[in-house]
Amino acid sequence: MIKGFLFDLDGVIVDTAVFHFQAWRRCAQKLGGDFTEAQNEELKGVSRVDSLKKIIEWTGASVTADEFEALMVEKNEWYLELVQELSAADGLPGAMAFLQQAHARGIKIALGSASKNAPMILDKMGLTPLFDAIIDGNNVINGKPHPEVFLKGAAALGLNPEECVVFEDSIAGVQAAKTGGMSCVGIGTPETLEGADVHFTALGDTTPEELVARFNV
Ligand code: B16
Ligand code: MG
Repeated sequence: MIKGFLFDLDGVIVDTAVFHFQAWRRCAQKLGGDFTEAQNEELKGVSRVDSLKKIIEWTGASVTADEFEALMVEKNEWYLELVQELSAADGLPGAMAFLQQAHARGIKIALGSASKNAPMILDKMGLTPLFDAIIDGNNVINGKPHPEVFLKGAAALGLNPEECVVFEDSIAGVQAAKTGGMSCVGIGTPETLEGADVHFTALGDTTPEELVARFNV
């Protein structure tokens, strides 16, 4: 029986993924390099510290521990500037309605995001009251693809993993969901999100009813 939905934030509910990409590119350029949109797929859902490690590897730069810390702070400042004006109007297609329908249907809702900024983003979008639990980058030790964020989300809802559906736009997040024993809806293509049980371009392309019926079979 499906009783809970566990949502990733960036790229599922709101398109902050594009702002992470812009801020990380600025970091890469500061290090004398750059990276492609295809490489950016590898950063989606990945924690701030692990993302910077990858970018340093791609650029081939050598960075001291102090410089590493300074870059982490700087990236976040750039990201915060970009999301300053974010509001309910920035929800991805159908996301707000989907969350409201799930809530009205009595489905328990948790956030499972790698982002330490997730609570602030949910507040800006006016979505916090729809969530029964919020697990984010501040509450986990192991980042995606480790399933910790979703296992903690299910536990916070008082549910077993098999009673939950995860919504993810990143390959790291899909792997986390499947390792954790949850059903997984990929927001993206089967090519980039291999392993998800079903794929949609956006939450607006399906309904909570359709998914509950599908996964309850
Ligand atoms: P922060 P999600 C993830 O959020 C992003 O996809 C990823 O690009 C970012 O590096 C990570 O959060 C950490 O974010 O720097 O704000 O703590 O997709 O898991 O909701
Ligand atoms: Mg995401």
